[in-house]
Amino acid sequence: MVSFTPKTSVPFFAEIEMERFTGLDYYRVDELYTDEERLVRNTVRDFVDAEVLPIIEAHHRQGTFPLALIPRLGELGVLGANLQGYGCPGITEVAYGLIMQELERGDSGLRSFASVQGALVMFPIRAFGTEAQKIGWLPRLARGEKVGCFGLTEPDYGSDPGGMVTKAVRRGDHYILNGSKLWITNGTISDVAVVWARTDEGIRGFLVEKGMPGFTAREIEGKFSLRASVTSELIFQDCRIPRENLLPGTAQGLKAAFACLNQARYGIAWGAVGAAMTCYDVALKYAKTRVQFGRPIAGFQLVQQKLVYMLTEITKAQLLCLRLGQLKQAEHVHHTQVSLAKMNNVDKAREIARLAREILGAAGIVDEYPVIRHMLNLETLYTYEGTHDIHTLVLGQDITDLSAFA
Ligand code: TGC
Ligand code: FAD
Repeated sequence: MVSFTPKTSVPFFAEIEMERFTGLDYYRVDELYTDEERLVRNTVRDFVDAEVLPIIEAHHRQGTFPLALIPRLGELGVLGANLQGYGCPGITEVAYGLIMQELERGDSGLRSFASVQGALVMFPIRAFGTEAQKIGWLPRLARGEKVGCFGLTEPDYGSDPGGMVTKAVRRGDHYILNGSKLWITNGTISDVAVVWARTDEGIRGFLVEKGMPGFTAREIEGKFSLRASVTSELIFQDCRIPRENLLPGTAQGLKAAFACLNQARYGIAWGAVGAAMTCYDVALKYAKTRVQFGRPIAGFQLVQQKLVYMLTEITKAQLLCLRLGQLKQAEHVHHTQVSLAKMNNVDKAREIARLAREILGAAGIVDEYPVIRHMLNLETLYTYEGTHDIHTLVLGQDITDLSAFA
């Protein structure tokens, strides 16, 4: 790794982090969680502090995902944790959200791994799969013995997945799949891909397994965001898929795919808060110790304004997440409510990361501090799982009854 000599007298992140992260809870939201939810949160928080933070900057620099953490995530029971049965613990939606928050306090790539595995692979198998598919995949995915990915986006169809050209044609007891999927998290490290394709019966979901003839994956290089995450292209050339690998419950076409997106967007809304909490925490500590013009920069009104804005938006986002979690737990959540939380929390976290970067001055552009990493990662959150603009239009349609898409 490249060595770097700091030019500032302020303690670097490793030193600042000597103090255990105790959390940012201005409105005592902690009191609104159950004991079990707090226990889950604290367990994952300790895991992130002990096993993620010490290694994540190196992975970010090298552009690698920390594969060794996958079995640990399985041991901790965080993969598909809000699902019931088949080796999944069925914890509350709020506890699940807190897991996402803590993982993303470490890195968005780690939360993305868990989101894709749980919300975009295990969820569709649980919701739309056959009994054999559930028994065959879910316990192994939950333990982290197997890895999955989700292929919806195509080179020419991102925000508009309904236009997809990937096609599966029935041939006796097989389907023949042709096409490609782009920007697929976990693609090259996956044992199974949930792939959405056009068929004679509309858009359906398939389980495409590693090694199936005609299926290849390649890693996308050159990312400046989500570097500690695997992002891939999936290519299908006359790929033969046994009929039993069709997810039968996906007869609702894109609505089934959208149901998966809601699960992942829910996790992202919580995760973004974790990234913002780290940025605020580092910026506050830095501002209290960095001295300019003879006093800590935290004493300047303009710096205080930034810190107060960060605190206010994090507090609002925490409350939004909690209420969304309660609605989801009661099965009373509408997908537009998930859109609002994803849109708002990511937008605010992105702004908070930029403000934290500003407060750190030049030190904000080096990875001795986690701020620049989170700032860059949040560009991906702003785009994937529905861009900020798309969620704005989803909400616009909901309140006006007028679609901006049609
Ligand atoms: P549209 O005509 O608007 O809707 C068709 C039907 O579906 C319903 N619907 C939903 N239902 C449940 N949940 C949702 N989120 C839903 N969104 C729409 C809708 O009510 C309608 O129902 P009905 O009964 O009237 O027929 O469909 P459209 O094709 O025009 O799509 C509109 C749009 C733009 C909202 C949709 O295509 C969209 O969400 N685009 C964004 C694409 C996206 O989010 N891709 C994500 C790819 S996966 C990913 O990024 C993983 S990142 C890794 C990680 O998570 O960490
Ligand atoms: P486009 O749809 O081409 O949009 C480009 C711009 O146009 C955006 O600013 C958008 O907001 C704007 N725009 C588009 N339509 C409209 C409109 N109607 N009105 C106003 N503005 C509009 N996908 C998967 O399927 N699985 C994954 O695991 C996955 N992981 C990802 C990981 C990473 C790191 C990234 C970056 C992406 C990932 N994606 C994944 C893809 C992601 O979901 C898409 O990038 C996203 O849906 C946007 O599509 P696009 O990039 O093609 O942008």
